Amino acid sequence: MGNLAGRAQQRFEEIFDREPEGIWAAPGRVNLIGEHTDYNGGLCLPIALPQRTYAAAAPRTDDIIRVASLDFDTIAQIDLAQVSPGVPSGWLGYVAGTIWALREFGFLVHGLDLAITSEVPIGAGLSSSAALEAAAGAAASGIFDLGLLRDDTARTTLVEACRRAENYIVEAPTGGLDQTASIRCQAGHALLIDFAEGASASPIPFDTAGHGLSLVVMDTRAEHKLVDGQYAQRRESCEQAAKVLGVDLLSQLTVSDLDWALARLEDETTGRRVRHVLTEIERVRQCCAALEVDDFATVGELFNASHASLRDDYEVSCPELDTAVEAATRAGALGARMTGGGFGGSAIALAPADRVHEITQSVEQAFAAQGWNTPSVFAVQACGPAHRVADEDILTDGADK
Ligand code: GAF
Repeated sequence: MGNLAGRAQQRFEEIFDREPEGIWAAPGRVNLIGEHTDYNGGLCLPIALPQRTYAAAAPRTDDIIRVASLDFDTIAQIDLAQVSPGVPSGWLGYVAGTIWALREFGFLVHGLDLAITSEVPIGAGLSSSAALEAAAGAAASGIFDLGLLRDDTARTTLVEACRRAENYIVEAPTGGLDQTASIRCQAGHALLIDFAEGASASPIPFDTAGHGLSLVVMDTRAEHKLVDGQYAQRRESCEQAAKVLGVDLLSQLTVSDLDWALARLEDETTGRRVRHVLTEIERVRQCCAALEVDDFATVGELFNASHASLRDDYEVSCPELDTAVEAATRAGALGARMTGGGFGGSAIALAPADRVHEITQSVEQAFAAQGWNTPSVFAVQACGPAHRVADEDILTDGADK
């Protein structure tokens, strides 16, 4: 993997011919359970990944955002005054949009030079976009002394800026799960986020290794996108259903209202969408209760039930995700499910640590049998959130070029 912080620093010096003021890092995420619930005001339970995006940065005296991406080998720039819905397009929108949003929120920010690199795979449903926003926002906060990494309340403001960039500038109608995970998760813990309560969040201990278990990510390499119409359609049908049912958000109902709700919804498909949302919120509650007593068998069953609901009721899975989940379960996982928005991307499996090899083989064989790209299968732990990289952790000697 090399030392990405060191690489970002070296590249910054080569491109901009000066030293960066610091390096900031922000992680990708997997959501353990609670999918497509955030924009319904429901519960989610993500962890932050060890894979991070790194941004080396220094201030400018003008309002230009200039970004060197090591991964795409490009340099792009835009004046903050030009940032608007859809502009700039592509990955620069996440970076410039976040800095623009901080200014919109009333913070005194100017232009920045940034060199960015990432080990969060792009299009894998592991929140590479949120990691990019969070790394850029954390860098701007550090450089302009905004204090947005200081405590959880300040971090919530940074989450909102990243979310505004994604919803308003990138025009992806996402719900806040990914940014909250990247900026507010804690190492060794999952984060129970309640989107009904202004995104209040409580850390829940999540120590797989201590229980002889592994959380395995299966990146199917079937690319997923949030800016195409499917995600927006799901969100819209939930909003329509809420209107018919006389609530602002579906999370104001519970599973005990399900029969009542289904009887009022004429459209069968909309009924299934609502059933997913209400049962999924309940599964998050049950998952937290199971984690509290180290009942990982129940956590696995809840993963399986969540996947079935996303596949059959919410219809956001795809053959690659279903195959990964089935192959992992066959090879001894306690449970498995797609994670993130769906339509491609990654699945996760909770498994005894000594089954990881079999699971990897089983998933790879199932994909080979279909003639699909080889999936990338790896174990992860719950890691810490966006932060400034300590000087002693930036190793430029021997950093990959
Ligand atoms: C994507 C979105 F960005 C999140 O807001 C969330 O809705 C998720 O899909 C589904 O749970 O990651």
